[in-house]
Amino acid sequence: MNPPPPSASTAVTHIAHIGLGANLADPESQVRAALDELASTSGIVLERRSSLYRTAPIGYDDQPDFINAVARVRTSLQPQALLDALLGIEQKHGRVRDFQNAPRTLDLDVLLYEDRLISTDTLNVPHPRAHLRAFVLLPLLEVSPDVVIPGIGPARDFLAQVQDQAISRIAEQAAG
Ligand code: PH2
Ligand code: MG
Ligand code: MG
Repeated sequence: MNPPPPSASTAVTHIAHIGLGANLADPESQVRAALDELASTSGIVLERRSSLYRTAPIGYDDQPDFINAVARVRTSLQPQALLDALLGIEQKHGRVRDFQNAPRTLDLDVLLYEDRLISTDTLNVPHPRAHLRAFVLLPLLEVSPDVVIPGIGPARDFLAQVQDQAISRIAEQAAG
């Protein structure tokens, strides 16, 4: 007889941090919907979601402000499978890849996967620029105040270096 399938609580064991960003087609709705879709993805349990932040574009300036957030998840998916799930959600939101740093309806990045260092053709974890960007650090520290970026250092140690980047937290919507 086959053994019973593992319950979600035993199967879902890896902690990962996901960065969310959008700056087209009602970006606030895109990010809120993506958080809900992450939460309902098989193999992913959403542990904590940050506030939403309005942030000035970095890298390519001539585009609208972004809405950014970070989610801390528990997942049974290995890193590449997690990335594939994220790309599937991006596609549902009509993501088009025109050029690097182009405006987008939704961008989902694996920022951290446990404390692992991963470098493949498709995946670089930790995200190489996570510690240089206020739009990553502030929401990341909101969900995981003591988080360490492997190979880099405690995330909070890099806050001072991003102080000149424009970012403002969006107040929660009132319930009801
Ligand atoms: N993402 C980028 C490039 N620049 N700027 C902001 N403010 N927010 C982003 O999510 C963002 C960016 C590449 O993924
Ligand atoms: Mg990105
Ligand atoms: Mg991306």
